Amino acid sequence: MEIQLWRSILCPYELAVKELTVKFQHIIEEHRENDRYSPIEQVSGRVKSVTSILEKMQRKQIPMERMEEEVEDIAGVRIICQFEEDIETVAALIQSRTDMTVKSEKNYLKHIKQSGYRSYHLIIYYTVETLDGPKRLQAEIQIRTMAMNFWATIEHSLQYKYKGDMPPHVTERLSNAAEAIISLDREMSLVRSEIMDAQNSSQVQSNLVKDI
Ligand code: 0O2
Repeated sequence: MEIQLWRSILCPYELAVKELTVKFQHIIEEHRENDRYSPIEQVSGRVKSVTSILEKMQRKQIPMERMEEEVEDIAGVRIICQFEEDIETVAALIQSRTDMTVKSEKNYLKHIKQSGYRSYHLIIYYTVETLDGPKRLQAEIQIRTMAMNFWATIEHSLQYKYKGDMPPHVTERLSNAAEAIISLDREMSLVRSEIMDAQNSSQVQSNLVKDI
């Protein structure tokens, strides 16, 4: 396919990624403005490369005319949270929005991948305005903690480096690292509970002072 044709196909996806990133970034800002804790720590996005789209179509035997329906992650947004509990909050927030419709969800927190990968994935329908009118497209939103992201980023670059032929000792180390990440997230959740308890008791004390 010609470069120009790819450009015109991917153009609405570029817009969707930009808009979605701005919207999630704005949620962070709204929380800060209101002195509230934001369940979203960072947001990033990307449009899948043509090479990567073609590779996926070949691997999954997707014909060209089914590409936009079946390659669900042409537009991808990644949301990073501090704590595992925040993931559910963010997923609920997305489900409650009127500008995004959830098509499907994959919970790799409950069903950890063989590799050790953990994340919460949502496929959403989202409409962008183009010169030809509104276009409803799909986007994949990945929600994960900072610790999960650390692991996934390194594992992803190793997958790339070894091109699907990772030596067993590296796979084993990554598997051990994935276990360590689970413990780390659990410990950090306990730290979060401590912070919340401390905040609640200081709130109670200040309310008591007000009452007196
Ligand atoms: P990118 O853009 O480089 O991140 P697929 O897994 O692609 O055959 P499906 O059903 O779309 O098919 O998969 P899934 O698992 O819902 O989502 C795929 C994306 O999740 C991947 O995108 C990764 O970003 C992430 N992911 C899934 N499994 C792993 C894993 O084992 N390790 C890491 N590091 N990331 C994973 P792509 O396609 O890699 O593209």
